[in-house]
Amino acid sequence: MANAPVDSPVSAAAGKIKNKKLLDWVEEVAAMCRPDRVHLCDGSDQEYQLMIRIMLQSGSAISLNPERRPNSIYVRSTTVDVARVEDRTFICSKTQDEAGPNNNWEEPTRMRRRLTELFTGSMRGRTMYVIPYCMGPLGSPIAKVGVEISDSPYVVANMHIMARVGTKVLEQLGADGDFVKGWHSVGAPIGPNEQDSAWPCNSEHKYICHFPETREILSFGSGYGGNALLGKKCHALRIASVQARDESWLAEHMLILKLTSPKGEVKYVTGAFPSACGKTNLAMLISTVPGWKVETIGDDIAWMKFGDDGRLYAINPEAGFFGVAPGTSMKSNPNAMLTITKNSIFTNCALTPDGDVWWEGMTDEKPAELMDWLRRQWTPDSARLASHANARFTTPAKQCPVIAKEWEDPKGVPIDAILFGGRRATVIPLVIESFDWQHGTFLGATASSETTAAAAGKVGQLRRDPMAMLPFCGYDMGSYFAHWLKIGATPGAKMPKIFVVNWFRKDEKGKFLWPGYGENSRVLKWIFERCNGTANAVDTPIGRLPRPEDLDVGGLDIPAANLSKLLNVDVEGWLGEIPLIHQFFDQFGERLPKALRDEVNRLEQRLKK
Ligand code: SAT
Ligand code: MN
Repeated sequence: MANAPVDSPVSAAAGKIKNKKLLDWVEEVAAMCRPDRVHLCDGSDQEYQLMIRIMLQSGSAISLNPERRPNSIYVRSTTVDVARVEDRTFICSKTQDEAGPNNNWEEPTRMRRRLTELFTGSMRGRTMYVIPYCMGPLGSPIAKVGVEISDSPYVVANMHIMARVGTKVLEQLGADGDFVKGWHSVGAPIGPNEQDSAWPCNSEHKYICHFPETREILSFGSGYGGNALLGKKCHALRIASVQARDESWLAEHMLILKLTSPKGEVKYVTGAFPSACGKTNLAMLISTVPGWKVETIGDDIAWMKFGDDGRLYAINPEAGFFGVAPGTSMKSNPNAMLTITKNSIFTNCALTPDGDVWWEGMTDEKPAELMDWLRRQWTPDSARLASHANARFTTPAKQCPVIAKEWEDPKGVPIDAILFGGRRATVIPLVIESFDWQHGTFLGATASSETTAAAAGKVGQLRRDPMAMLPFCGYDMGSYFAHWLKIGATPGAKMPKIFVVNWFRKDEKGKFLWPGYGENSRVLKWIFERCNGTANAVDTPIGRLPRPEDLDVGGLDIPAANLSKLLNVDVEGWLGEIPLIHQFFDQFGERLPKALRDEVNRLEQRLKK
């Protein structure tokens, strides 16, 4: 700390930092943002409790009834800060081509200038927290270290749950270890004699910026979720996808589950689904097929690297779940409900008179009265939702009753199958097995889904969301597809099988054809047996499909007509997709791998045969 005066806010924290790059950076950020205090996070429980106390005192949080929900808090944001802001998210690579048509781009020097203006003095009146975190189990060869600097105690508390944080990470970083820099400010300095607001953020300016070349994230103006918990989407997906490209591995928006057969045989499955499409539910599913068991490794992100045996090994870089609350119930996901019984943070849910949380879909019967997420009295007659559609729980993964014993294995788990899914009311059948890796990459690259409340914007609109990575790929998606193909062509690689699933198919009247939730185990069972070569499938123009008799629907009350619709190839519908796929691919120009164009043409030929 050559330049900081001994009594500067930074000096005490600086004394504990041995890493030169970190030391210089902490000094730089403090000099720019001008916080009143600097706090180096140690990751202890006392520190977590301190964050909670600070939030309780400032009115940011309310303690939930300790008899109903021990050590848990309730937080409400404001209407301008409720979800990821994709139109304010930027990839500032050197050239616009590198960011690709899938990202907002700004020239890095210009964006830095803009951000420097915004960050200057942005932490006045606040504490600047330095949060060393590790994405992945400490010591794992797949894990990566980052440091988030934030002026939000809410972010610190959430990061405690979502990642491994504190002194042990600093130790792992050592004197010259490298890390991803994450600058975060809510952008709401507190002037002298001014009171802090309950949810500080900047209603005018929001920027979620990524500098892939320097492995940096600068996030300004929002305190919510993926905008502010920088280890998650910003680091573990946008920056990591670039690192993965450079280092020949995969950083994906995927759950990881462990599937055990009645004979005790195990397969590991990852699944890419867009935000709020049921990844958490699938990862914690309770099988309705007797003897089959699902256990959880992760519910949102998978980092996969080749092991010496040529298989892809996956770790969950996170330590907690940041799950969508509405719709979660003892019926839809009892394991999530049991995970969140304690030590959890609830954001934008509704509050019950006895100091517990509630959200739409939690119970069949709505409570007689509530305080809604905007602090208004609410009764079932109120013509509005009590919780926000993107209300969330933050909860430690280790509390999940079905967390797999190997969920923190530093070497990861070997993946047998990769699923791509989304919300599609029409065309896409219940399940498709790809012919091979290239065809599977094509199916992932052309996946589409109806939009959800996880991002600001219209809900229910169909958009292409390749590999569920559209908002999370830190570089041009044409090159990302090429990277997938390259990974699959690695000499000696034993690649997982690739499948498409769609739980959301509807009939003409808009009713779901498939019951979903625990019944999805029937599809998982077929996938497991396809990996073993013991289940039947038929080749169709779109891929390999089970016939109705190939799926175990024993004990399931489903009309035969539904099942045949779910497993039918809608030739007209698929032919209708062909020009749309070409159109979608056109935007990637030269960077689109030719193999994917070949796949569209082959699909068309097969459909027209
Ligand atoms: O990005 S968030 O972590 O806020 C939630 C999501 O989109 O999955
Ligand atoms: Mn997600």
